This record gives sequence, C-alpha cells and structure tokens, in this order.
Amino acid sequence: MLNDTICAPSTPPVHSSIAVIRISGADTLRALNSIFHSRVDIKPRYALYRSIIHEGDPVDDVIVIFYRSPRSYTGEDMAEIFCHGNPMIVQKIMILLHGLGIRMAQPGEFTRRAFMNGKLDLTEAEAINHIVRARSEWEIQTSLKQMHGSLKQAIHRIRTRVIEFRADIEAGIDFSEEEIDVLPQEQALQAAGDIHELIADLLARCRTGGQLSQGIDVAIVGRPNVGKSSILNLLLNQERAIVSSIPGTTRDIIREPFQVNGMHVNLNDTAGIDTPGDEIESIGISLSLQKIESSPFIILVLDATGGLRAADLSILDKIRNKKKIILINKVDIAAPDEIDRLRGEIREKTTLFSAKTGEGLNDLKDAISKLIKNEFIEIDNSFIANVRIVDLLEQSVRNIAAVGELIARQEPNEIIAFELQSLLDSLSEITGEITPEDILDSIFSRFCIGK
Ligand SMILES: Nc1nc2c(ncn2[C@@H]2O[C@H](COP(=O)(O)OP(=O)(O)O)[C@@H](O)[C@H]2O)c(=O)[nH]1
Ligand SMILES: [Mg+2]
Repeated sequence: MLNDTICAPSTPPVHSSIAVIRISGADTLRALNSIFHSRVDIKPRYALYRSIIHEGDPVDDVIVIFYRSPRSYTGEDMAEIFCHGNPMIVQKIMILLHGLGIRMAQPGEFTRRAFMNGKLDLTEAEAINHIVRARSEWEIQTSLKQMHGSLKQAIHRIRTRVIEFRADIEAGIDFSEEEIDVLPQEQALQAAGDIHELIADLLARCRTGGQLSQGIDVAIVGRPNVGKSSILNLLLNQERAIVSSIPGTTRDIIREPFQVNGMHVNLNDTAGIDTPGDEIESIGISLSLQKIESSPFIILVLDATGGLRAADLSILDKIRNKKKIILINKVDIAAPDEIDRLRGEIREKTTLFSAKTGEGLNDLKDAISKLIKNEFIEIDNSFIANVRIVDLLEQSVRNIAAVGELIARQEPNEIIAFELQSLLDSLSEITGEITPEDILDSIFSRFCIGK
C-alpha cells in the first residue's frame, strides 16, 4: 500500500481560479510524461507550463512542479499540477491519472507518507492538520511552531533526561553484586522528581493549548433588557441575536465563536435573570444559571440607568468567585452622577459601555483577552495537544511517579529500569516512534484529502 503512486486534488471541488492536484510515488514522472504526451525535461522544483492532451483534445493548460525524492513533502517523487479551478477539469485529469494506474489517495495519505519517510514526526504531522483547521491567530501561530518541532523538541529533551537516568540505574544493576551504590538513593529520587516536574509542566502546557484551541467559553449574563444581546451582536458585528425592548426576548442560549486579540472565544448570550414571566422564560433562566456555573469567564451586564436592583445583586453574588468583567451598559443615556452612584455601589472594577454607540468596545475586547491571558499564563508557550497526546503524557506522569515510589522503597534497579522503559515507550508513542498502525489510521483519517 505504501509504495504505489497516489494522486488527489488538494483544493476543494468548487469553481475557483486555480485547483491543485498532487501526485506522489515512484510513477510520478512516468505519469507526467504520459499526460503531457512528451518526455518532460523537468527540472525539479521549477515551474513548467504545459498542455495536458487526451486523445488529441486539450484538457487544460497547466503549471506543473516536480519534486525529486527525497526533497519533497512526502519524501517520494512528487508533482503538483496547477490547473484551472473547474471541478470538471480536475475530474478529467484525475481520470487520466487513474487510467495510468495511479490510485486516489486516502485522507492524509501524503502526510502519512511524509511521516513514514521520516520527514516529520507525529506531533509535527498533527500540527499541520491544525494549521488547516485553526480558528484563531493564536492557534495558527502555535501550530506553526509545532510544525517546526516545538513539541517534538520538548519531548526529546525529556526523553534524553530519562535515557541518561536509566543508564545510571542500569549501571547500578551491573555493580549490584559488589555493593557499590552507583547512584545514591537521594540522587535518584532527585532525578525522578526533576523528570516528574518536566513532564507535569509539559502536560499543563498541552492542556492549556487544548482548551485554547477548543475555544474558551465566555457567558454574557445579567437582568433582562440590560443589553446583553446587543453586546453580543456588536462584538460579532452581526445581528445574531434578537434585540428588543420587550424583556425576556432571549430564551435559548446563543453560542457563537469569536476571535478576540487572536484568541478563540465562544460567546454565550443568555436569557436575562429575574422573576420569570412565563414557563419558557423560566426554563431560559435556569439555563442561564447553569451557564454561569459552567463558564470559567463571565461578562456581567448592568444597566447604567435606574440603579442597582435586587436581581443584579443576586447575580453578582452568584459570580463572586468567577473571573469576570462588569460592564455598565447604556452609558449613552445615563446621567454622569447616576453612573458614579452605580459604580460606588458595586465597589469592583467596572467598564463603561454603550452597545448603541460602541463606546468601550476596545476596552471590552482587551478585558476579555486579559482575563484569558491571566488565567493561562503560559499561553505563548503552550502546545496544541489533542486527547491522544494528553492521555500519553498523563500515562508518563504515572510512570515517573511509579519510578519515584520504587526508588523510595529501595526496589531492585532492574525493576526501576523496567518502569523507566515504560515511560520511554509512552514518550515515544507521542512522537510516533512506536505508535500502533490502527492509531496512525485514526490520526491520518482526520486529515483532508490531498493533504
Ligand atoms: N440607549 C441604549 N440602548 C440600548 C443599549 N444596549 C441595548 N439597548 C436597548 O435595550 C433594549 C434591550 O436590549 P437587548 O440587547 O435585547 O437586551 P437583553 O435583554 O439584555 O438581551 C433594546 O431596546 C436595545 O436597543 C445601549 O447601550 N444604549
Ligand atoms: Mg437578549
């Protein structure tokens, strides 16, 4: 399966200015010669302008780039054909290639070949998929770093430490008859503790990255009619939620992805919390209360006019321990002393806002990103890790904890070395050195066709 020649469109099947078809495998050059009806004197990595002909009829004029193994994405001979972006043309070229015995690639098969040929490890391969799917600037930046090996190197540094440590422990096995303590227990405990710390730190950064790429939940809460939906719409720059002067308009939770200073946030507009007017509103309110519970970050909206009400106080009480932003909305229609009085009553940091004029919008965006950055301090040094990587790092933490216990109990060095090998295996699975086939299948099947 891994030595035949494959092809796939790398661009989606829509009308566009150009489309790209990729070919990889030993038959690449033969295929090019055949579809161009001439021996292509093709210099690797140079663009060539040619016509594809089929039974005397032109199929399209294209640009082709040939890459000679191993200097290609997959490490094999490869070509990229840039044709006009008509799905019928792409289809015709694909059929021509299939007629030459070149098979349609599976999703992610080009990257899988790159992995098999040692062009990249699994953390880098997965990062490439993240670049394509990223929904925030932060995710793109972090994925790019990871594609360049940031996570691979972090794992590699830990592995090197573990290998050195295991060598010391194994030296102890050889000398055990002579009662020479090669590595005193105290030093061994220290080394295990250091490695434990390194892995735990990496795990924390991976968890942070995982959360940030999922998007951070931010709930917009407050009494009815204070302007929550107006604020959502303003942030999204789109009339997403119904705004009306009738209290209790929003009943379901409206969740929308949003990018703030490069970070991916999921904004949740909620039903206003107050004494419900009917059953549906009452359901909406209990959903809002649940959302307050489950959201790490809250934007509380207060009305600048009319002072602080009992419902405001009750919501303030519910979010006492949350990371929050308190917005005083509708400052455009409030008298300055009214606003001052309100601020005095709250005695917490507040941001003045008007969903009508847009006043305070940049302050709000900055406040949201500051809130997130304060919570995730290592935001710029985190990794885009998926469940697979987090699971393996958790396993690694358990492995090194077990090593520490074995040392503390003065168990034989053979047993300690064995546990260290399990740790090395967990780390190797992250980078893909010993990853089982079925796991590779599931990783690469999540890629796009042609990637
Ligand atoms: N003057 C003024 N009116 C606003 C402002 N924000 C919202 N409103 C109005 O307040 C009413 C309730 O707004 P809405 O967004 O539906 O509030 P929600 O119930 O909290 O979602 C609507 O009539 C809005 O036009 C604001 O900043 N200034
Ligand atoms: Mg609303």
